[in-house]
Amino acid sequence: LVCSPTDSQVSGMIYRNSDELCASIVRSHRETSQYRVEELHALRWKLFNREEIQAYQSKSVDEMWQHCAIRLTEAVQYVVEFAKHIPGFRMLSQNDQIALLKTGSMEVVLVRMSRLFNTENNTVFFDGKFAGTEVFKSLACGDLITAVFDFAHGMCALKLTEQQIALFSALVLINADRPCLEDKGRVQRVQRSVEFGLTHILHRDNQESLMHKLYQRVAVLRSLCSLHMEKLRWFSQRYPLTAHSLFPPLYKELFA
Ligand code: MHQ
Repeated sequence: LVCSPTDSQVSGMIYRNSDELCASIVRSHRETSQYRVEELHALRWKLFNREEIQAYQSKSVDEMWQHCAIRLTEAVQYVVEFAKHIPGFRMLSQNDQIALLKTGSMEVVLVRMSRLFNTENNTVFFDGKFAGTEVFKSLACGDLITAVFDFAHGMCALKLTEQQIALFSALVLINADRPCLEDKGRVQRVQRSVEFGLTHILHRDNQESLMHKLYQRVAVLRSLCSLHMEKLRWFSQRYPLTAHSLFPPLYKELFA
């Protein structure tokens, strides 16, 4: 009787843990985010010129795919680092960590890409400058590029803070409904704590209505990733040698 904590002690306990959880996810996001927002803002008008765009466009399909696969893999490596520092992620089995990264890392890369996006001219920071869709022309998957740019545009419209992006990224990654999980229950517990953390900061920011909009973005992410896989299958069939020997091993391990 004397030992049971009061309601306010319990909620204090939950809130302190949630604050700590949010703080470590935000820290992890900051330390693995590749570029800081202020840095990107300063470079906002550094665009590729006509000759540089021409150079990308005259690359062969397989050359450009290889180039983008390398860039994408670099971005994925930062996401893997981010994941490792989400409280609870390391407690999952190796198998479940890989299963979550296989399905979620590309989605987090796309969420993060919205930070690198300039909505004023529809460009993304790529290879040191801002690039429009025309830069990716030789990939020969215009529909995917358009969909990815549209997604970035939609994410930017939500005007998320870095903390909100961090928590949302963690939530995208820690999803108990992913296929091939050994211990769904444990993933579910980590997912609930991240969900609680996101709810907590949205409440604090007085932006609870964002939760619904964020869940809508998750559905778009799913469709983008299946389009990416579809394009990859198309590419691997046409250029088996490039796909087999010139793609980064991590790219192959996660997506092939
Ligand atoms: C960089 C920023 C950046 C910019 C553009 C060919 C292939 C592997 C897939 C991003 C199909 C195309 C690219 C735009 C595709 C999914 C491309 C289109 C990190 C990498 C990143 C995010 C690129 C990743 C690959 C993207 C999404 O700092």
